[in-house]
Amino acid sequence: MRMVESMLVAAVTRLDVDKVLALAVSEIQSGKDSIEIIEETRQGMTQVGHLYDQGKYFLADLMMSAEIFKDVISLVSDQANAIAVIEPSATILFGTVKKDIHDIGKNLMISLLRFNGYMGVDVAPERFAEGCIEHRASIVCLSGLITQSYDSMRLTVQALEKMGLRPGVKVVIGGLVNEQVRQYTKADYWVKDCSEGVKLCSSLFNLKTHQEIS
Ligand code: B12
Repeated sequence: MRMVESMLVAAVTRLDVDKVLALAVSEIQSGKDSIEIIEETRQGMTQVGHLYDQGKYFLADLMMSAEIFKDVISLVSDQANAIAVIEPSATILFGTVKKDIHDIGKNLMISLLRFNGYMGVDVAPERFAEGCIEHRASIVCLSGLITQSYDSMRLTVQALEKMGLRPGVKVVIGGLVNEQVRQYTKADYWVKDCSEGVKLCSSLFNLKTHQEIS
């Protein structure tokens, strides 16, 4: 099984779309969890990012990896027992922060957590705060994959503070983040992937009821 996993990661890294799809189909047929297939594909994209960093791949290759990811998602979603979706009882506001246009991870999380309060990409800090009031959100999810996103996340948390919303809102960050980024941005939680994200949001819903934002 381990062998097949590395083959999928390697095929994504080589941007070999036919091989990726064939391997994904075989993993689906062998009953592998959809989230695991998605995460393997993401690991391959991370490798594509490294090759881009080293000057071996170009922007077109990053775009190609994005297309491959979308193909895998549509394959996985076509399966009967595809992805476990949670239907939250509270409102989450979710967007990619200012200066960042990476939206694949955000869109994936949005499809896993069925909720309202969806925002786009390159979302300004004040817009998040306004959206929070508009949607009466008690959880704000911020996605960011580039270094500049960290300042945007921090400014977004500050915008929530300035508008007096912070006590009633939990801020979750995801994308290319870690504990250091969480501390810098003053978010409440960070997650490394969608599987953790779904678990965290489910537990937050159980812990909290809808909070009033005045
Ligand atoms: C595909 C890709 C692109 C595509 C994006 C297409 C799109 N519609 O999103 C395109 C080609 C447009 C692109 C553009 C650029 N990119 Co780019 N890109 C990538 C790549 C290869 C994959 C990202 C991806 O989609 N992964 C798959 C998804 C599913 O994973 P994910 O986003 O991490 O999301 C998962 C989790 O993190 C989680 N999640 C994500 N967000 C959130 C939020 C919350 C709240 C929760 C709970 C969970 C969660 O859920 C997902 C599933 O597990 C990464 C490499 C990498 N290491 O990630 C580089 C990468 C992010 N890009 C990079 C760069 C440099 C750029 C450009 C600046 C290139 C350029 N010269 O123009 C531009 C940036 C434009 C901008 N202003 O944002 C760098 C960033 C380096 C840095 N530290 O700043 C990276 C890391 C590549 C590298 N060098 O290694 N990119």
